Amino acid sequence: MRHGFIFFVIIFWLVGGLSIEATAEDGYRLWQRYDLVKDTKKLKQYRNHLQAVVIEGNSPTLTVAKQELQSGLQGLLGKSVTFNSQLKTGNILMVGTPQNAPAIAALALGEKLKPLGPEGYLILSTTVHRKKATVIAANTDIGALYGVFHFLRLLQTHQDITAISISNAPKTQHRILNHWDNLDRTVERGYAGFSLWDWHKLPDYIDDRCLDYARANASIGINGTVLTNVNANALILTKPYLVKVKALADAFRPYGLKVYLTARFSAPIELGGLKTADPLDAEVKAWWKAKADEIYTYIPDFGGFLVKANSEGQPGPQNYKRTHADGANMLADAVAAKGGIVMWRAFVYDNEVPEDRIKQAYNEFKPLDGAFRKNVMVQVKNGPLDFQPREPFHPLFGAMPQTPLMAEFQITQEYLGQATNLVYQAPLYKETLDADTYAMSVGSTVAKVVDGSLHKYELTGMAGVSNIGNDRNWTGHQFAQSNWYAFGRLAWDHTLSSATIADEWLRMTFNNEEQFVRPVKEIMLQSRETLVNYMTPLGLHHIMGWSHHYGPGPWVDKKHRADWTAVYYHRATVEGIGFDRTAAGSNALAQYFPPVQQMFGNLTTCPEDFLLWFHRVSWDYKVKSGRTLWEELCQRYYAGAAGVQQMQQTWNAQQSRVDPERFRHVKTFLGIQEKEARWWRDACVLYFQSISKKPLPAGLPRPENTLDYYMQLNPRFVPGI
Ligand code: BDP
Repeated sequence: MRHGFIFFVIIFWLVGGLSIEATAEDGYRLWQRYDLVKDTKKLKQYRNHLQAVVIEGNSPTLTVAKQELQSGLQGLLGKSVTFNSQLKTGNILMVGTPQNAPAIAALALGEKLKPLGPEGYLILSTTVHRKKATVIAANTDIGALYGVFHFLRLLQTHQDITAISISNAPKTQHRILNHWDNLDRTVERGYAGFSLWDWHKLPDYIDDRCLDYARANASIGINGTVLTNVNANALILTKPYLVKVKALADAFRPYGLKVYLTARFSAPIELGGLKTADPLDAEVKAWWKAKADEIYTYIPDFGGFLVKANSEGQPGPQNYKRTHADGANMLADAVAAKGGIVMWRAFVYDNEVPEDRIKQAYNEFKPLDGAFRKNVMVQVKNGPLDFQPREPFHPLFGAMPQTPLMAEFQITQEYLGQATNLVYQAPLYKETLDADTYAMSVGSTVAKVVDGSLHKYELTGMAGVSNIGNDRNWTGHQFAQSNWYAFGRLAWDHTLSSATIADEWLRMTFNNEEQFVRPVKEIMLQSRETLVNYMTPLGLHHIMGWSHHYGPGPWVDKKHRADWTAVYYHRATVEGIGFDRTAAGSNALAQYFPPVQQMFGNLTTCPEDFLLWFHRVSWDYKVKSGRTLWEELCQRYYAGAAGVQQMQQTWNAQQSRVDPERFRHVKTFLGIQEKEARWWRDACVLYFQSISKKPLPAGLPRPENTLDYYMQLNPRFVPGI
């Protein structure tokens, strides 16, 4: 009996222990893992150099910095480090601002700190009272916190810390996540569960996740979050919700994370009982002013509003024959006195307008350049259509020298295989940022527009549509965490390379073994190109499944809006394929500066990546490989699917270097991706073949099913709609 009991206890303990072990590696810790440094030489160096930590000051932000260092150093060094408020030994780490810490003030770093602004920091190996020290100094506590995260990253990635000389400041001011979260906690285009914001339990209960969310954002320099969907619900502006928003804002504040809301343009009618939402109407103006004042009573540092207006059915100033500038300025005036900003989206198009959809944003906004208030930024998607796997850069970049433009990227993978496809997006973001607009001269990159250096914008920013939900691993796919990470890192510093970001993310999130990092980084760097190949090669776009955008749908036609169908975009007939956007066609090319027009407009200089975006060519058109367009299209689809198999092989070889749970998760998802890539390949090849009437190039295996089979597939209840 007694033995039986002990046996039971042991089994219970073992099983319990195992299950704790098993859930421990669910990805919850993101890149903020502080496990013991395995490289013994580095560990010794770190232990030597970090005998004690001195942080003076106890503001909420410095308290957070201290906690992070405490848990970080404890984990990485495997011992507890003394925290003092005074210098006692050598080999200390000193953190703070000259205002708070006399020892830092004594270092006379003023000249070095000045250009770093409110968020920058220095990390220096130096001497304090003739003893060796590492100093993290900043102008503000938030700067110091960012420095702490950078320092921890150095340890996590096994960098040498004996002779550090780092001076760092963000290149854009507003680095903001856009959550497309609804008040019922569904997330539009979200594939990682439900919204993190538990409105029902707020304001009384703040889930720990919200704090971990803020920590993660602070660690990569994200300093703003728009809590609500751009397809906005006016309810968020009512008192019961504002007190909940306040609770979140209070929780996020120590991490330097400001809260913003989306503003539904018709709110004065819906909430205020007014007859109109006309932005030039005095009562409407007064309503918004009072609403903004009310918000500031709850959230004194409220960031401002993000607005989607007159787009996809959302109300806006054009309902009253006013311009986007009239609408934006009215809201800007309401928040200006308190330092708020308005991010007004340029994602506008209308199927009633008989114009190539991708031209409409430019047509609407370019004439308004200079008409916006100083606290307005126009938020422009990376490309002129809608977050496709590949788009040319948006022609508005460079075209509005008097209006600060904020770049908007989609981190969530609406058109990129959603949460089950491994697609590292830094190369996509970089492709836009590095694109040359030629607005002033050669080298007028989108990045220089966005960071304000080209047109001397006073406001600068980057927005990323969040891929975060309440899944334990936050983002659905373990590797989708890298896209959140990459967005933050690039918003802070767009000069970082995709490879550098992947490298540090892998080391922090998995491990520092070269045999792991090298091949898996290769998977990441290739992944976006692979996806483009099996979905939309050679400049094809918007051929995804109807409405949910899951899976292939090149046959989608005859819907109530032509500009939501696939045939509108690929225009395939027996003669050829592609959207002619040259002067002979829609002339969308004319929206770019002349060197760009020439490059894209000329068939010989247009990169093949954008061929069918700008040109309509015959199936027999010879591409650079010497193949016909038809053959090349098929080759690309097959290469894309084969690329996923390559990713699988590389990943499978990593089993011994990754914990079983995350290994299995990624392996299983790669299996799903492989199936989906073949689905895309076969459906698209068969569909385009039914139009081109060409034989499948020799050597390529036949698709597994008939075109009819693929056209009948009707995925239901796809998440995120
Ligand atoms: C599209 C999405 C839609 C969004 C819209 C937007 O399909 O759900 O509301 O963008 O950005 O990509 O407003």
